[in-house]
Amino acid sequence: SRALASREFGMGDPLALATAETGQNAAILLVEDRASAADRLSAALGQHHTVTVETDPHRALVRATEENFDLALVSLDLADFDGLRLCSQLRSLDRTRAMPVVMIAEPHDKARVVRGLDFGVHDYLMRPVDRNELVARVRTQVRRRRFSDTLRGAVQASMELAIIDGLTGLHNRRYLDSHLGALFVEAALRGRPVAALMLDIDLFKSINDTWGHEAGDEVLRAFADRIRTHTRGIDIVSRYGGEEVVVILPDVEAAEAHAIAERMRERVEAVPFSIQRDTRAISVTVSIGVSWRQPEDAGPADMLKRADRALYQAKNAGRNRVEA
Ligand code: GH3
Ligand code: MG
Ligand code: MG
Ligand code: MG
Repeated sequence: SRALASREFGMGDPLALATAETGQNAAILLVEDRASAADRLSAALGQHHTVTVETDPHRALVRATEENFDLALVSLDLADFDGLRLCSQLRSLDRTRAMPVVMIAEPHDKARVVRGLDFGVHDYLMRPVDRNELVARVRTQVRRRRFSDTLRGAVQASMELAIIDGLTGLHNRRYLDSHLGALFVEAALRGRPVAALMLDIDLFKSINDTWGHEAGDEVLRAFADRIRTHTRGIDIVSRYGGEEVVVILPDVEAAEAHAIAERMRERVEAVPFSIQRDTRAISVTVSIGVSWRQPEDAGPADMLKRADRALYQAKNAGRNRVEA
């Protein structure tokens, strides 16, 4: 999630990146069993790309799944193998499906070329292969492949950003709001417990005032990490507000929830938080309100309201406490 936060700022505009893509320096797998043809094609492509020649189509398939090629150039007229079959295999295997495939065919072989295009082969070249055309078609396919890779990464990153808090890497409040309802209903139907912890760092404003806002951010990140490491995978840990974290504990009874909260409180207090700019570590305490699902609750908001009230009591009672 730390990597995610940096991707948020380092990603740039994917469209601009794609336009800047030159389509060069690609790893190309050339499947061609006649040495003279292989030499000519390699020489033409070798200026811009790394070309690997494979004469055996069976080995070519294995290498395509095991190595990372940007494109495969496949001769349709191999000595004792149907090159079209190799193209079809490359198009259907999970591991190679995204890799562009370009066929090389004799002009009389148009019917097989059309069949190849039908099952998704990206492009073709007719013999005798024109050098410039070869270079241009390969470049186009490499650029398209890289463009969709960039887009896919950008889409994934933006989907993650929609549910994950950029500073702490915890889930955000929107994620909590959209998942807690279903979780709560499910627990009610099965008669299972659900507990909620509402954590709020004590006097965080004075940490900012004393150490600076950036140090405050660092403390917040480290605090979030420390809380997260003391939760299970099925718990929802979300940044609920500025320095407030809500933890939802499915299948956890009231007494156990209280014990978990107490351990979290101790672990925050026990080890002061170190920051980059200063050798001194910052002592932090946290107050925690605990609540759990009651049969009469209309929804999770009722449970969260009780956690909030308990948190308020913990603050009033002098902070660095757990209240229920
Ligand atoms: P207490 O909760 O114990 O009553 O005192 P507090 O000082 O923590 O309470 P309050 O809610 O008044 O202040 C919270 C502060 O947290 C104010 C705000 O500037 C700071 N804060 C909120 N979000 C961030 C953040 O992302 N980074 C930093 N550095 N500070 C934040
Ligand atoms: Mg407050
Ligand atoms: Mg606070
Ligand atoms: Mg607060």
